[in-house]
Amino acid sequence: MKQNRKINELLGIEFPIFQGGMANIANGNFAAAVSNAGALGIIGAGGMNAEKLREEIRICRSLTDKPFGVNIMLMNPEADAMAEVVREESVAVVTTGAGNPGKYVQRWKQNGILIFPVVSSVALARRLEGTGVDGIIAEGSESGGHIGESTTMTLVPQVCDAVGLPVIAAGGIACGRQMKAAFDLGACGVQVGTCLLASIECPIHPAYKEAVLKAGDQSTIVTGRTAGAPVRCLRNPMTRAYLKMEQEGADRMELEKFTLGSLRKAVVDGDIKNGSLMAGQVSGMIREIRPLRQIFEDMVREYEQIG
Ligand code: TUI
Repeated sequence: MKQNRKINELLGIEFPIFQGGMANIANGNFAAAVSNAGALGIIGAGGMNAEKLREEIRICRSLTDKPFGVNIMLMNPEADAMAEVVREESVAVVTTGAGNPGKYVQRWKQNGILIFPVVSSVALARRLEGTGVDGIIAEGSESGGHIGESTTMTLVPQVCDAVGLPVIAAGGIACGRQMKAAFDLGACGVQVGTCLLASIECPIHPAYKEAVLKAGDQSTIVTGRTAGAPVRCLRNPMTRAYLKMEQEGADRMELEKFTLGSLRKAVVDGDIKNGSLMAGQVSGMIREIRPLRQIFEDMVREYEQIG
């Protein structure tokens, strides 16, 4: 994989594949499993507090010698404290989501942390390039969870044209053909989340995995657009209840609390009716539960066969 040599070398990983943040799912154990399978494992700090994050970093470090990262969801009330924890614990890579991490960049850089913010717009990508981040993850609205407006097909080439940094494409990527398309758009790596929900190692309830396997191309829906907090998940009675709350004018904080609380219901209890089953539009093409290593190998093999 000639094109990717740079990103693989920069990060010390076998495949040019990042794991997405996956709040409330990607603990230290899962991130270590992803890194041990050859991609970049990432602890999703979204649903944690700062001390829980520290614990998960230490668990991850005890389970892998490979590099791993932490995703800080910037809407988390403890984001400031988490920014300190990743610095104190000398995490190799930080990705961020749902906001502008500009105020943390200088301190992280001083500590040698590689910084890859997730953006959903060219404007933020440009602004962050000026702060000295190491790369940009351009995430399209095909993704599961919190999303922006632009699709991967439109966002990735525009971000690639706007910045001189390595760009990782995210959103709508689960197989080698999509990986090839992302590289053709100018990306030098991909970030995946939904296809990892259907891995043997993923610590979500089996009913959540089953729901991803059963999903078709039209199975996801975006809640929270009117509140300015769009989140993509599998359609179920919860998404219907959410859309009703939204129509009735519930405020953003109320809706966010509802979302995170219901994500836990899905992940831990397997409540596929009342839970928030965050998943991307690629759910429709995921047909079997595989080991992480096989998911990455299948993707790269298909990519290489296309040539
Ligand atoms: O962050 C994500 N995906 C997520 S976070 C999450 S947890 C959650 N909890 C409660 C409510 C909602 C979600 C589940 N999935 N992806 C990265 C991402 N970042 N997507 C879009 C953005 C984004 C949006 C606006 C990044 C920056 C941004 O900038 C605003 C600004 O300040 O310019």
